[in-house]
Amino acid sequence: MVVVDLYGDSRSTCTQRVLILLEELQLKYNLNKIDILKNEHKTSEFVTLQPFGKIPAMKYDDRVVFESRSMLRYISRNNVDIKDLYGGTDVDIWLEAESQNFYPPANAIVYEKLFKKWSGNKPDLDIVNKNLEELDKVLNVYDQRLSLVPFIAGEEFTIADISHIPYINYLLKCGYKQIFKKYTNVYRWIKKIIKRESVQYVLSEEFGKQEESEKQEQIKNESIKSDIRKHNSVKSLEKPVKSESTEKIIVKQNYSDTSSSEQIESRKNVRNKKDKDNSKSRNVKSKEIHQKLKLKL
Ligand SMILES: N[C@@H](CCC(=O)N[C@@H](CS)C(=O)NCC(=O)O)C(=O)O
Repeated sequence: MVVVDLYGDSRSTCTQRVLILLEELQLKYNLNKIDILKNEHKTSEFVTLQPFGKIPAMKYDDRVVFESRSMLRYISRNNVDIKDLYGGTDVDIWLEAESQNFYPPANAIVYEKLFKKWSGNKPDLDIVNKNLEELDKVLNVYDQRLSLVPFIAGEEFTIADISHIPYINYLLKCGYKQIFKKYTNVYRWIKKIIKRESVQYVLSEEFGKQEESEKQEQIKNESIKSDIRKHNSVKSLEKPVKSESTEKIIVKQNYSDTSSSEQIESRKNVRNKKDKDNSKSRNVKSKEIHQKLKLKL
């Protein structure tokens, strides 16, 4: 089974888009945190994966893929045997509609109302209002579409639905439930897609906490290993230090939680164990998360 190395930040909408798909397919993946607030996406090492210095990017087997919507297409196309979320032309149309029509006003509003707040700045309400009007026009079209089909690309849930979710979530967090509620079919669609287990899991604050505790565990392991290494090198000072491959050095500099092949292995093991535990307790956890989420739909 393929293991995906995703590089991103679970707070970023573009990363969330990919995370939801990975969770939906229950694929194994490592989330290598690129802290957007610390500008880690601008390091020369990260730019070797994503030349524009934006998150996310991923290694899927030997292939590096960036651009979140292309990542959705790539992952789903390669996993239609698990679940066909790739679909056909209608999926392409509505993925494009999301990127060209829904995303621009949604992003402008969320940027002003949420992202600026996170960095201690005030929103420009003229920009917000102008884009709310634009979004309203887009949702009017969506409502007509969704009066014909249950999901945006047709009868089934697909990556076209997934692509909308992160901004819908942040718009709800900004308090714009009413703009969706105005459109019955849009609102019905949103309730259906946002309540999916994979979506609840990725959008929950619990997910971020879990990521953080995993990182702490890695740091702890790293320090134990470093103590063992120090101890060994004192025992045999003349022993040559094993050289690491260039790739590992890049990983080490950039993502401090994967400092050697053993640690990468250990991370996979942690994830494997977590995956097993997750699948056992997922239903219970999903219910708990659902209760904690402030998305009152
Ligand atoms: N079209 C790209 C956009 C990537 C993007 O803009 N990512 C944001 C986070 S959602 C980012 O890295 N922003 C920081 C920056 O542009 O410097 C994609 O979908 O992957």
